[in-house]
Amino acid sequence: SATAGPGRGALIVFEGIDRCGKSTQCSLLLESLRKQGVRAELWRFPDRTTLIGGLINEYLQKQASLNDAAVHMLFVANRHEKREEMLRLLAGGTTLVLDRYSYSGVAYTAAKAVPHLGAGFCRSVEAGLPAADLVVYLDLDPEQSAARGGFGGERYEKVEFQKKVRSQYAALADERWLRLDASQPAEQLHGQLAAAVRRVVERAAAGEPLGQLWD
Ligand code: NYM
Ligand code: MG
Repeated sequence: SATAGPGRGALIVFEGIDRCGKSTQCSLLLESLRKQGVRAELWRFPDRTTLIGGLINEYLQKQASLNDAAVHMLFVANRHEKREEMLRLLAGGTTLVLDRYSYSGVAYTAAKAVPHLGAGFCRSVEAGLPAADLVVYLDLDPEQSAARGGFGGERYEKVEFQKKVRSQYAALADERWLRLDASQPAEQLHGQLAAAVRRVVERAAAGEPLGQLWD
């Protein structure tokens, strides 16, 4: 099986605008990995269960206000506080499926167009975190995501803002990202990422070193 190598687990990240189907794809992938005998965990960022994550949750639910720089730093800190645990799990052979990661941090804050919080700055503060072996980008027109039963009323869940986030993702994406058309049915989408996932899980198990942001 893919877990039998001398290596490590893979870091697989799902990204995209709100309501593009990330959580569904993450669950489908976790289930299929486990069926194949791959030890895997599903995490999401922000991790709202930590002290820092609690502040982020209050901000997103509009119970607290924070300026854009302060909340950005909280999202970043919420990843850095999980760094050692991520590295430990990966080194021990567990594949991590992440529902959002550093790429969300860059895309959402850069979409605010605050001059001192541009993409370059946002990327710089992610440095040292493990790089994804695979970024699966679920691309969807914000008009379509909004039509999927509407947004949940959290901060950022507005079509105009989501369009800006989508442009930021387009700027951030490189040729290594697996970009998929997220308007397709969930099972069909799931089928389209199986091969790429298998490849990175096998390479990680075979001992390919884990990268660092921003290799
Ligand atoms: N978000 C998420 C950010 O603005 N910066 C980040 O670094 C991360 C990880 O939080 N609208 C935003 C994107 C989402 C919101 O995520 C919460 P979710 O997956 O909708 O619960
Ligand atoms: Mg959301």
